[in-house]
Amino acid sequence: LATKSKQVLSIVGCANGVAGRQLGCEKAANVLQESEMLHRCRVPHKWRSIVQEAPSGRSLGALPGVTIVQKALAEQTAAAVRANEELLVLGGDHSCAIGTWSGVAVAMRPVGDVGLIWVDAHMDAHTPESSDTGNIHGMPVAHLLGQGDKRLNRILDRLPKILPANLCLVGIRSYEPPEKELLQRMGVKVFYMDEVNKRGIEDVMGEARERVCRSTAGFGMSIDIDGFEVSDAPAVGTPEDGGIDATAFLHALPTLDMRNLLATEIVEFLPRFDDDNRTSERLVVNLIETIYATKSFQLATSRNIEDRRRLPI
Ligand code: EXY
Ligand code: MN
Ligand code: MN
Ligand code: MN
Repeated sequence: LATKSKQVLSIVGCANGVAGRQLGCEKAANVLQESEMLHRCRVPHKWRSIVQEAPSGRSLGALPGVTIVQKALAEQTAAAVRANEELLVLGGDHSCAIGTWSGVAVAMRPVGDVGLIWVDAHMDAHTPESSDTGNIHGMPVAHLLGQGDKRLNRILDRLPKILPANLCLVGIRSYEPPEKELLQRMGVKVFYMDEVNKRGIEDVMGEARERVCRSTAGFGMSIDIDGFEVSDAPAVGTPEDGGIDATAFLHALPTLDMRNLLATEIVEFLPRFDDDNRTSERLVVNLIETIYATKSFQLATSRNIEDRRRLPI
């Protein structure tokens, strides 16, 4: 069975932080590699590699360094997908999404397009021209859609990595007008936080998963932990009030069909801001455990090919 080689979760760390508002996310991959909570996680896992940050400036001055690091990350994620590994990327600031999904998309291209659910407080849809801060962690969505700077949107391949119809943003509550205009113009579906509050996260994630899987060969999840309530994920550099309840999100995950999940990415964890109970570290580990326990359970209990195409939610 094709699932056999996927039993051990392959983790790629990305020790990048210069593209964030505050430095510190570059420490997260090493902290998680040493984490007792992650050691005890019931999902069997091994670390494939940790991509190291290149020396670089800040704000837009980080662009040449970010390009080098994200190309190295893309080579790692492409290799993992081609080797049929179960893939998790642990950031790092959210600029690592450029590398993660460039690699996944290029490796999947012979099979089909990749869908992506983007969980975040922010749209991350700036280009270098539209951004006031110049912080590249606020730009990965635009670059994956083929916009912005050519050094970042042509990693491994000139084609856009994610098509607008195959992308959904969830939990959004902080953005600038040019980001909203870009996503509206391109036709990207955004589930704002007020919609999450009205419908519940389970309903919204179910619709998001259905949308990103309509015409794709599989989907990914890019989870920026600042998408959650600040009390559930305090260790972030750009906190925004009124986020997704982490417990409700963890309960929603097993209701989603995860069998065609290609990769997950968890980003923006800034270890020095974590509290004594290590709330954010615990959330990261809970997310990993819930996502991959769900996926392996669903794969193990699928009885036939038809089940794999359409799981009753
Ligand atoms: N929109 C703001 C900016 O562009 O600077 C904040 C971006 C924060 C991005 C975080 C990682 O999701
Ligand atoms: Mn983000
Ligand atoms: Mn964010
Ligand atoms: Mn809560």
